[in-house]
Amino acid sequence: MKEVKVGQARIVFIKGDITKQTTDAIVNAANSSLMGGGGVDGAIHRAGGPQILSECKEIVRKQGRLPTGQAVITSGGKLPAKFVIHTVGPIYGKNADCRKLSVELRSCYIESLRLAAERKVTSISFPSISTGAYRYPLIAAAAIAVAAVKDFLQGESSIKEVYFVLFNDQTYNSYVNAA
Ligand code: AR6
Repeated sequence: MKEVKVGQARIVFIKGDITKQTTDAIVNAANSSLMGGGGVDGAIHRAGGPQILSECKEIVRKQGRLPTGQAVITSGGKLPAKFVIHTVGPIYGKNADCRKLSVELRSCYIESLRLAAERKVTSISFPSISTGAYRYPLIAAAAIAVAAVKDFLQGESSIKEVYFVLFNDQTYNSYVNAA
């Protein structure tokens, strides 16, 4: 575990499973369909039960597929967290427009934090968005993620603790180095 202070808040880096976190909210690295998938998305829906999927379906029915870089909120179902914030990271590809993808990845963090603050959340956990199935280069993604959270925490909000819950050593080390 490693932590850094930003104003009145702190960012904590841990290795672990985000579905076990007891923060007010956890963030899901979803896809635009919001219908679940593999990786952390699959783990959250499995652990949280059918309530989360049924709320996701209702959101898609009302507003359509979720664009990359945006976020929506549901309850946490059976999870310890009260809320799940679903965001869609950019898919990294061969002829990627790196500038555009980095703006989208930053937006995932900022929009998730903004939604959390709207609900007066004080603690929130993030996974490493886009660095699994979506193949965003880890070191670049970690730098964007940490910078986005630090920038957000410079402003006034309800959020006092931001956890990065990282699934393996390589990911954990990249985020700690970025901080
Ligand atoms: N807790 C924390 N981190 C986890 C967990 C967990 N339980 N499980 C995996 N990770 P990915 P993406 C890490 O692929 O790249 C899904 O199918 C994983 O090791 O979950 O944004 C969605 O439906 C990696 O470091 O998300 C989308 O289609 C990080 O979470 C697509 O994958 C992100 O890997 C999204 O891809």
